[in-house]
Amino acid sequence: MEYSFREIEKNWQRRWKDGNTYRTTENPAQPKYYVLDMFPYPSGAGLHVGHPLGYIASDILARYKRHRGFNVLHPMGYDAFGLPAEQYAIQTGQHPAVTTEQNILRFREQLDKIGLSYDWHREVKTCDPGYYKWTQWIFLKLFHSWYNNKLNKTEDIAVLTGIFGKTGNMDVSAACDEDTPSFSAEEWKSFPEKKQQEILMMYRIAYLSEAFVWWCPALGSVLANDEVKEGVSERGGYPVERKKMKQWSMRITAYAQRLLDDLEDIQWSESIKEAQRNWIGKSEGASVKFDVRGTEYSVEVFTTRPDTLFGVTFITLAPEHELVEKITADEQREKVNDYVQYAKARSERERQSEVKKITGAFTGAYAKHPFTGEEIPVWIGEYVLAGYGTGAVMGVPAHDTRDYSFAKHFGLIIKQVINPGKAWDFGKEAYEEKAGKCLNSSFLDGKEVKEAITICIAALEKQGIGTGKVNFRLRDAVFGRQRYWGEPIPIYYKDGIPCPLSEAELPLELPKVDKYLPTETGEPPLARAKEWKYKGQYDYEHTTMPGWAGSSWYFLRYMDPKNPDAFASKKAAEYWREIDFYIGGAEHATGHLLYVRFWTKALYDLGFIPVKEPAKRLVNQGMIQGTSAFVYRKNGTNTFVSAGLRNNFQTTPFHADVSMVEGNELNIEAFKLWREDLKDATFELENGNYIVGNEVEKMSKSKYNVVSPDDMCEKYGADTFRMYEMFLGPLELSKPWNTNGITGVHGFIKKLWKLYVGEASGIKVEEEKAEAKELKVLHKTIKKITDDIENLSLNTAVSAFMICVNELIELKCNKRDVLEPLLILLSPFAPHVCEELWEKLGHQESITRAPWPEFNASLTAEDTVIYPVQFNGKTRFNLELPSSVSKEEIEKAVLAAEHTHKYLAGNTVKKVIVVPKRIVNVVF
Ligand code: ANZ
Repeated sequence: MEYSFREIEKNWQRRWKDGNTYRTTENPAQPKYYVLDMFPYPSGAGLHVGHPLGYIASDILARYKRHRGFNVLHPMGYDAFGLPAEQYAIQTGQHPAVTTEQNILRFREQLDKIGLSYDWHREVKTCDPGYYKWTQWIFLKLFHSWYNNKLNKTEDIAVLTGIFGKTGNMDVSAACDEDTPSFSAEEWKSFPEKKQQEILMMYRIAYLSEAFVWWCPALGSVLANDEVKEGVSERGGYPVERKKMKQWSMRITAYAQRLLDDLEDIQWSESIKEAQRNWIGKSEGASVKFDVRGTEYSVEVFTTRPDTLFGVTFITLAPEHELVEKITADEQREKVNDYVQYAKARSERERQSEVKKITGAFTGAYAKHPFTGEEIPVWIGEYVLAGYGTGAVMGVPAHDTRDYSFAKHFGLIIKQVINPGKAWDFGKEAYEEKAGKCLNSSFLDGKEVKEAITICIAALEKQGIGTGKVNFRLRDAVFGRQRYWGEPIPIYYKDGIPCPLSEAELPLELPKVDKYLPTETGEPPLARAKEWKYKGQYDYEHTTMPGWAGSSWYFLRYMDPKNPDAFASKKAAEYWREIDFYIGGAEHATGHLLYVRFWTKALYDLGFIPVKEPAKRLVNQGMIQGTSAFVYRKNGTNTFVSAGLRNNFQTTPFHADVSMVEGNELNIEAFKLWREDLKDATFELENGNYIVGNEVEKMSKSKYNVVSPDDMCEKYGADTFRMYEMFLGPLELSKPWNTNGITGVHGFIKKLWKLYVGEASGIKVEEEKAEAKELKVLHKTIKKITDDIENLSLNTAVSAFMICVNELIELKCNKRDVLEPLLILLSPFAPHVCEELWEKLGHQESITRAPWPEFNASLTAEDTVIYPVQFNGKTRFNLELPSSVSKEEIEKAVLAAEHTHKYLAGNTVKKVIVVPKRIVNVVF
């Protein structure tokens, strides 16, 4: 009986679906395990073989955990809002919902073919109003919340207004806007409603403010920091610029310290943790105030080295700094304006790169050194970023390389600060001259930098010149997009005040629009819906939520996906808690994975969920690259030369579609039919074949190297495809796809099949008890596969199966005792064939929940032989040795044995007679 994988796989996929095999319900009597894949954006291109790598790995784990008795939650869904569907809508007028639905169907079809054990009853789509109702609900909760720094906790805004009414905000320690004014309870009560609302906005976790944002003119939208890579938009690579706009934001910075600290408690890869630490970018130092001469203003700088204060010879502001306009002297105004214009158009990366030419402009203003009273010039320079620290630095050219270059370039004073102690470089001269006023040399001399900084901060604070300050690189997250295809923000405007919808009014559904473009006046597309107004009269907010909104909580919705009354019932949230195992691409390190941690903490603080972190364990699968195929056209001709001949000619390589290549040979007929201009092409062959060149590149349509999982499943079957994906190499590494290798894995499954099934007669398994050597092969494999799955070393598990099957074939073993447990071990990897054989072995129930085989160490122990050891024919002691050792090794072991020395009594050994498996005689 043949292994006919097409029928087998179709049949089982249907039976799993009809029988609800993977449906999961809460069962308090059973331990839970939550395995989650980062859900995909359903793009029009469908899946290529790189996408399922993570899905297959997590599916193996999910299936394994089911065998181990866990109640496994393993769902899938779609991150369905996003730009490509909207761009397509702009071009074609097709509603993005339609395109998205088509793409989802295609994804689903592809996923089904791979035999993934998802509970599809729990599918979520972020663009469903039933889903985004709850995204909007969370937004409202965050709008109605503030961050209490004293308790380190998100709290209801009503708590804050309560405090304001009693004691004003003097004693409040909260995450709030820098320019939040101070007021007493009386003042608070006397403020008109509008003013009160403006003040509360400075505290809300979801808030509206005027802020610098990345504006991408080509995309017509604001982008978040993590959507800007190397100074251009991540999607499309368009230029971006800094622009001040009124924007909804999320106060993620309130959580910075917790986002750092809690990394210690989760089992995530060190590289992701490090990426998050860098992104959060904690730095400790001080802020110091410099008064600007002849004005009421002062410049506040952030420095990590307050101990270098005496070396300050100038101050540099970011060109966008709000003081620039106010303090610039008339005679410098033109120069300064020109410079500001110039800097605006430059990306952050360009501005900070080391090799760039030094640029800047003098404002004509001077500030006063807080200790020495000296006048120091105030400059503007693009190397100072507006969005970091205070957007201003104190220039210490003798101790900071960027300041040094700046001072050199513009001929500014460089004041050497002599190191009075060891590593500390506070200016001795300056210090001796001036410091008596504030600092005493005896306790700074010889201090390490760290300690000196602490002392200096104390001195600054005492004098009221500055304060110690912890600064985070992390910025609040922009939350509005000037786009159509996203969740509407549940806010309307009444008399200029942004008002939240009530929960009962959710979902606020996307209105229909005639076009998906901004209005003529540059308003976002939602402004086209003229009739779309709250209570028929108030404008709704016209921006929509960013892509990360729906994905920041989706793991919770899977717990109770259809619940109309809550994002998830308390019961479900308390049972499933958090993700036990999360897998996805490393590109989400500082975007999605920070946002989801942030929302989880906020929801936890507010008492809606029982966990502070979304995922206990996180793994990033590597990328699968494509192996591109190249053909070589002789320049100026339509003749192609085979790869081995190409150096004999002037040729130009170009990509050939990998579907036209078998082994490394080009299918010339298919190639000629590929494009009109190739139909008359001629070829120069090697040994009768056209050999293509190869190169490993990103898998992409434009490189014609995309291999689709559907083709692989059709040709070799899903079981082979699944195992081959794992066999390619360690899960977390990137590796190239190579279709050639897949036949080896296919051959393995065929061999396995033959262990169970005879030529004509069907199943051939015997009921006889298995022998020790057969059980040994089995138990070695149980141990190896169990360890490998636990460690996610899935490639070595595949090799272990191959070894196991070869050994069983060699032993001609077809005993049920061995072959049945082997199926359970293999079923997470190759579920279809295992189900089929399991049924053939007489089981009526699916293999899915069959208990995992118990490893029995005693069955894998090496066989041993007990050797009586004789000395000149007299037996003196026994020695136990593995039965597999050679004659030479036995002799060595006997001579090295502890008692041998005693019985030889100083004599030299003449001969050692070894009778393998029987006896040893030492003759002297
Ligand atoms: C004086 C000084 C002397 C500094 C010295 C460093 C060394 P991190 O560690 O990244 O936080 N800085 C502050 N704000 C800046 C901005 N908006 N754009 C560019 N540079 C800025 O770096 C903090 C240091 O970077 C600060 O400490 C400041 O330079 C600079 F020997 O102040 B330092």
